[in-house]
Amino acid sequence: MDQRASSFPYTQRRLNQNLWRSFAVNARLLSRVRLGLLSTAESYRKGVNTQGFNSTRYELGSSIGLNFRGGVWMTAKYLWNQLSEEDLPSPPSRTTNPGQLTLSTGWNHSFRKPPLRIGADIRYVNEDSTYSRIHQPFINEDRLETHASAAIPFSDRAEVFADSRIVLTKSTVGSPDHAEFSLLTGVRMLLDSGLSIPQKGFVEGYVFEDRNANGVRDEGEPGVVGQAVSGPGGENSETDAKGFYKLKVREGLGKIEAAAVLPEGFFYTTPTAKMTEVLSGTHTRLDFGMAARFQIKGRVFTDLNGNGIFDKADKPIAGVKLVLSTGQVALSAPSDGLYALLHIAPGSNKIRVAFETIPAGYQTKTAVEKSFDGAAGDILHFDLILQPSRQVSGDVFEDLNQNSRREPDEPGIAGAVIDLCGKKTASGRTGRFASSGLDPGACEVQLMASSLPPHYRPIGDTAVTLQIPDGPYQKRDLAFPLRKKNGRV
Ligand SMILES: [Ca+2]
Ligand SMILES: [Ca+2]
Ligand SMILES: [Ca+2]
Repeated sequence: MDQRASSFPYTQRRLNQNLWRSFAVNARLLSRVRLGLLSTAESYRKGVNTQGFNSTRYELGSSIGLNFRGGVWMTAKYLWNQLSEEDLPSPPSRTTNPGQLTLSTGWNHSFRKPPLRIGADIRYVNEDSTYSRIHQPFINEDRLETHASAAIPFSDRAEVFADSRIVLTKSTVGSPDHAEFSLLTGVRMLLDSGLSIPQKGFVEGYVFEDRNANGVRDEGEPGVVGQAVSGPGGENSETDAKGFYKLKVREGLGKIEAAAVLPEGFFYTTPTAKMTEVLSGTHTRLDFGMAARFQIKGRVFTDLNGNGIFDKADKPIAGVKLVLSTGQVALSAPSDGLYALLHIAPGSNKIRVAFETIPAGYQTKTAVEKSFDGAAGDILHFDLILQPSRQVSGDVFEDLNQNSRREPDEPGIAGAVIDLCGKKTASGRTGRFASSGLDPGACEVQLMASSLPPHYRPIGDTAVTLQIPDGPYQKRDLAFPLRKKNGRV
């Protein structure tokens, strides 16, 4: 039971101002220090023609809180009051200066699954001995309190809670000591006005030459001077001679960006922009790495018009793989046969064609590998020209059974001359003839009857027209059957 309740009417005016500052600490055990400055001015005016008295109260207080890793916290708070009481029926004093010291320590923990917050603390409150007046916030008791609480949030703004409290009191004015136990339970709603004064923190770090291109600043990797880094509110910093920059930005989540344009021949080995959480008063480290670039570009194509360069008449070839000795690979593109190997570390290297990826029916017409020594910013060109293989072969033979096809026992006729697309070739010992490297288009093949040995004459046509395509072509079964003139006529 609260025996200090008043029943006479009065007017109360109160002005309250609390200032808090919180500092993140990067120590092994300690994570945060909180400082508070508390002040209150309060006046009580009794009603006209009623009992009671007027009074004025000023309160000043300060508080320090420490948060340790693992949810343990400690606070110390001291409140000092000046209470002036007027129109008192009986003095002993018109002005008193009660004070109150509170020492607390506790532990909090939040569980994600199931969502649950629990906490326990122990608090010692020491009040200066003073007189029990109506208009002062102290209750003239030294107290030892233990609190335990649990809360289950069921939305962003509401939770079910149970708070228990045991208080042991010792009066400072001679009243009997007593103990209290309370249990409070219910639903708590949280309303946030969204009003706050944003604090600032620092983002700092280096723009550096990432010589091994691993995205991390390793020992011996120098800073890059004069590189711009900007913050979410348009803050700007340029790196100094050591490559160091520092931005003062508002607390919260913000985007920190390095300049989009790099010196010629360099690329970024880290993201150029990063969403970064900045805490008030803290220093957040963010580095941007850049590395020298070397690149190889080229095209894989068939040089249909044979001029050694790619032009309209030529056909790009997709899916041919090019491999660097460092293991980096590129494939020629379907649309234009182009490939590019970017971000190659400068130094000696070798590019080669993966033969197994060359489409069937093609031969390489240019070098299939190249060694090089790349410097930052260089671009090496390496084209692969492929030649479709176009071959025609056939037989000149004595067609014993006259079916116009050559059977294994039918003898070949050597030395017969065949005009194959304007190139003359002769049948070999077995009667086989062949020609390769043919150009696309119509191709006349003609057996020169005058070149045949005496006593043989051709059966059927001695001339055939073939259509040679752009791509690979292979015809193996051209047949020029002959028979002996002195055989059956
Ligand atoms: Ca590195
Ligand atoms: Ca060409
Ligand atoms: Ca035959």
